[in-house]
Amino acid sequence: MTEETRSGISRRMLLGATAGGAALAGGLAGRLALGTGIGAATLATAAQAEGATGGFEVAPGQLDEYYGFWSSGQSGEMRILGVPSMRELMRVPVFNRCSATGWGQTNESLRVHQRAMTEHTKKFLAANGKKIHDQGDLHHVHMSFTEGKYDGRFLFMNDKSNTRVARVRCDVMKCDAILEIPNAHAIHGLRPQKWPRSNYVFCNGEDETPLANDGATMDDVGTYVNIFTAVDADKWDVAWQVIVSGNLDNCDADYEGKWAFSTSYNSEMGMNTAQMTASDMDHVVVFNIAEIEKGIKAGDYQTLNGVKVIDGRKGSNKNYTRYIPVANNPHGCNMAPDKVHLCIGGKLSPTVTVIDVTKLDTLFASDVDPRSVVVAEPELGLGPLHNAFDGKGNVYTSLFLDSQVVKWNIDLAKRLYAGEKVDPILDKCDVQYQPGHLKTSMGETLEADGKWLVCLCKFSKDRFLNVGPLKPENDQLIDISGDKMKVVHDGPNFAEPHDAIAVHASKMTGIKSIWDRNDPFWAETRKQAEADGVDLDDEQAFVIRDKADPTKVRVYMSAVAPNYAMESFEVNEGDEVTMVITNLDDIDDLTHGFTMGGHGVAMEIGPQATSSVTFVAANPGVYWYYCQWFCHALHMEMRGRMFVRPKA
Ligand code: K7E
Ligand code: CUA
Ligand code: CA
Repeated sequence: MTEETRSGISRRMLLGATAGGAALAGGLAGRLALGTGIGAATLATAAQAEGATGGFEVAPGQLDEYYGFWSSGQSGEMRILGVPSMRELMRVPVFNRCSATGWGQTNESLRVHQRAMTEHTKKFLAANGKKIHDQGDLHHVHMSFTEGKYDGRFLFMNDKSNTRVARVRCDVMKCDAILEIPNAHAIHGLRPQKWPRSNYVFCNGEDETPLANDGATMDDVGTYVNIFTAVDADKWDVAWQVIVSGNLDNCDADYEGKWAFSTSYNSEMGMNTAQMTASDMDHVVVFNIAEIEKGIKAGDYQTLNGVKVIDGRKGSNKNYTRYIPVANNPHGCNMAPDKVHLCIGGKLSPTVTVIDVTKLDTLFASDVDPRSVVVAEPELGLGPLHNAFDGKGNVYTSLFLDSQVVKWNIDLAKRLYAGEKVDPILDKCDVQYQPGHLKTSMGETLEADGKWLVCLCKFSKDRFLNVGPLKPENDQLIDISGDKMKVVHDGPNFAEPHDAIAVHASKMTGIKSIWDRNDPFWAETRKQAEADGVDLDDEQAFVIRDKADPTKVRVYMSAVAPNYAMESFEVNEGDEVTMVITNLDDIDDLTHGFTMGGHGVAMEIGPQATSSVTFVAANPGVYWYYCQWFCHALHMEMRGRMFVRPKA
């Protein structure tokens, strides 16, 4: 490896002689549009041509070995797939509005949304006649850890578009907490702490703005900052924030609970592509968790919008952060399960930078060259984005521009970096097309098992029947159990999974089939019922008019297949009606629904669950409500009438 490649000037190789920023971007775009980067078959294996089969088919009635948890990008939901069958099992609405379950409309889900909203957002929503943001951009899903292993408690995820993070309870697979992060903008990279357990969820702010973003300064880029956030995963509140130099893209944490890492593609603090790609080098920020906690304790912070914010910018002369130069515009940030090696995808550089995290103590304790922690920087192909691990010392890197996955060995890459004449690349495999994230089974944990790789391709082009200009993504399943990678399955997926994890089913022992009647999810609804003298655990058929505000009516109605407890009820024109429906069936898979015709109201009520929804009965007349979840041979008959009496 030449010194030139190591210091990141290698982007010239990507682009020829034109190393200017604008030319750089043009070069990338041109390459993609022309498709010249696709299917470079130089090192592709024969495995694909063979038409690989076997091992991935899960027969009818058989269960998958892994739960796959998928993000869905701009769809705003989390998805559950079976791996290796790639069958879609469930969609869990999080930031999106869901027509089927009533998520974003039921009172229970609105409470989850509204609990941690900033004043800014409340003002915005009020001005726009909305209750919540019912849209999100969910890139990264990760499970909670205990001692470096998945513990089956929670899944954490980000919303880049509205600067939020969310938590899904693994026992019922429902979102139970959303948190809007103040001060930061556009949470992108998100990772839970791996050791000793996920006390923190680390969140990268991608977009830079003035610290107090109140319009006082806007053009003066010198006042812009980016914010790194540690969320207390138990309290679901911001623990602390760090002001950093440059923006933040992807992040990860180590296996000792000492560090968090973030890539930055805009150390330049540029406002356009040319400026953001102007430097030879950007950096990885290393956050020293113990030192930051100490600094917070010692009072070395400012309070901004109720949050403790520490200054970790370059030259702030503190032990909170260090900046390790890497080739310009890096992207992926992945900690290997060997507990030692952090792999940074070069994106514009054809390299992955490998950092030895055991050298970070020395880096913080002295003034050594920050590049001295780099122990390998293999050249792998064009557009390296993300890295995944097999637990056997190998890395799988997605090559966006080459449309390939490259398998390489960390040890060989280190020996090459040290000057030996060895080739760290073990295999290359064409994927269709333009891969972003890729994930191995259990690969981001100490239990990486090297069986499956899922490669999330951004383009499907000709791989499926043409469905119009908007085409599905292609999540490909790759068998990595042998020396050679084998693509064994194409998995079309709707907009737009970025990241996914595959969790062995043995980790998911806490999943319930029937709700606990005392679940906290509807605790507030239960409190109101108690105040109204209604026992939610018994058959209910009550219409209760609020004593303080007689225009408010609460209708309590239990459901047992194939009947609601009331075949009709009456309210007055203009009443605000809250429907509280309890499913008293306690049979697996017996979900009821409640839809109020003509009122845009529909929700799911799982076995033993209570759900509620509120609307204004604005028009007099007869309206049928019905169960929209097929529950019984007489499911169609599971309906009744709401009479809205005209104003006198
Ligand atoms: Cu590479 Cu948002 Cu993780 Cu998409 S990010 S690919
Ligand atoms: Cu109850 Cu369909
Ligand atoms: Ca840059």
